[in-house]
Amino acid sequence: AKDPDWWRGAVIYQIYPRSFQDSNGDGIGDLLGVVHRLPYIASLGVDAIWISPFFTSPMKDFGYDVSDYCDVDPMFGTLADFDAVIETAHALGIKVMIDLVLSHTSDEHPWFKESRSSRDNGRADWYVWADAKPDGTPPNNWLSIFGGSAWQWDSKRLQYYLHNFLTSQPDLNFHNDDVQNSLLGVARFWLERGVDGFRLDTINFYTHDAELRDNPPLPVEQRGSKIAPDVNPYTWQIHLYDKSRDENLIFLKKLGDLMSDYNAAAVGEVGDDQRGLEILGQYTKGADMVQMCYAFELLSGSTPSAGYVAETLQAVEDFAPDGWACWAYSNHDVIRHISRWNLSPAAARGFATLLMCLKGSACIYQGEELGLPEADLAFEDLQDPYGIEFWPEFKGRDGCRTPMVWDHDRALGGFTSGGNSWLPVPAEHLGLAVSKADNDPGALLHHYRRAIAFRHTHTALKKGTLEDLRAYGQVLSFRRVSETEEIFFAINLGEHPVNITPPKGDWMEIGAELNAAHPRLDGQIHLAHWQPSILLKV
Ligand code: TEU
Ligand code: CA
Repeated sequence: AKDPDWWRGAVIYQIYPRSFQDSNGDGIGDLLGVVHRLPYIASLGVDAIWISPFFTSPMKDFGYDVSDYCDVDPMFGTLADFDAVIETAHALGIKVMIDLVLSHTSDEHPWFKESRSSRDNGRADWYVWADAKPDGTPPNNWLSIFGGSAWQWDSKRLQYYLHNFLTSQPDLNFHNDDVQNSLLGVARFWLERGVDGFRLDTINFYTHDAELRDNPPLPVEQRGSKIAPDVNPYTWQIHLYDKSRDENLIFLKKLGDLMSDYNAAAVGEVGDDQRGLEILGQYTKGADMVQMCYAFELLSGSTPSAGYVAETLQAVEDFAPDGWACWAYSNHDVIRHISRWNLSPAAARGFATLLMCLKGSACIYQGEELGLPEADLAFEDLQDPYGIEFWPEFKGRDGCRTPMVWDHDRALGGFTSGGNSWLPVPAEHLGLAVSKADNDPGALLHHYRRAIAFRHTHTALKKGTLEDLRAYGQVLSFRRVSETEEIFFAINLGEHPVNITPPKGDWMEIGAELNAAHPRLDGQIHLAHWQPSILLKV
């Protein structure tokens, strides 16, 4: 049966294919490796997978620099291998979302090669070209996320081109209808091939200010503050003009119309914007553009407090009550959350339970379910150009991209049968391999399976509204309400035990398998640290 709302509350497992499973011994994960491991993913009980880019690419940004949107890079396999991913996943009841990087291409994409060849070729206007200022400097002060000016001089055209990321990732010009139509054609190509949806890279970067106005400087008192940490030079400006522009909505609506013909859904990544949640509301309300936006609020910073989570959830409600977030703690760009938040096993379990009870959809990043810590890599090991640029202030993204560990008894954790892997497999990861966790009832892996199953048993957790959101001290609580169910959820996000008073009315205790606490004889609920209480209205 086709449920057009399948994405609402879905649990999405993110695969970084380069590091998931190698099938041919070259030390790099590939699509046949994904096929091989799909039964494991099915054993988690997730609804969908999101596969990071596997398209033809010179791999300067490990696939986020695409040189052919409609083919598979030979490193990852063939289109036939991709068809096998779809077929196997669907047979296991898993939907497939692919990662479309539409904002920019690789500089080796034929479109860019043509565009840079002259100022009057057929694709001259497909990228964002601009003349230098009279003194030869870039057209404006926009900065690249990956450091330096967002403008790169081209000695052939004698003009600058815009790049928000690496200089080898030129930004497509979304103010050109031919560009938009070609990209819609790319989406259609994959929908026809059977994908169920997209993770859309950096959707708030699609359009840019056509007048190329300078961004205003950030007020001095905000520099180096929480909203503007010094590590990322981009945050020295308020992004008034370069991104998150209303013109994006026009393209997103066209894409949404196309997807609705296929029952497909998308999660849009809104990156590097202080107004992230406001934009999330703008893009997802009505669910006719992108259905979900990927929220960064739980992907950075220190261990979230009850107050912080409550404020974040409330902000989503305030900006768009019918908007829809997709939450994640970890991904291929950030320090794994076990390390970032320095979580004990009990805390890791508590946060997994919370993720499965939040209003929104949820992404789990490969290895998160094993409790993998961030790999501590030496400078010589680094592959990520972002890390190499900013070392040692910022160590880059390789520490969360090391290979998945499958088998503690095999070399390189069973990731590859070859003698090498593209990034090292940390020794301390081996003890956390799937083979070990599977046989250890206390392993985090089983908790993830139980928490995912729990979410799927309760439609209020998947699709319900959010009511009575509160943070008092270290306790976060809310109710989730659907047409058929009402659930009360509380969790102690602090280090010390606390007592709470259960809500009035008749409630049944559920979630024992998640270590949820139950009311005592005195009527109070005693929450150990990181312990939830989950009650179902009767
Ligand atoms: O990331 C976009 C994004 O918002 C980045 O600023 C992110 O915060 C950065 O990687 C720092 O951690 C997406 C992809 O997830 C990333 O892997 C790509 O490198 C980037 O787009 C460019 O395509
Ligand atoms: Ca391989």
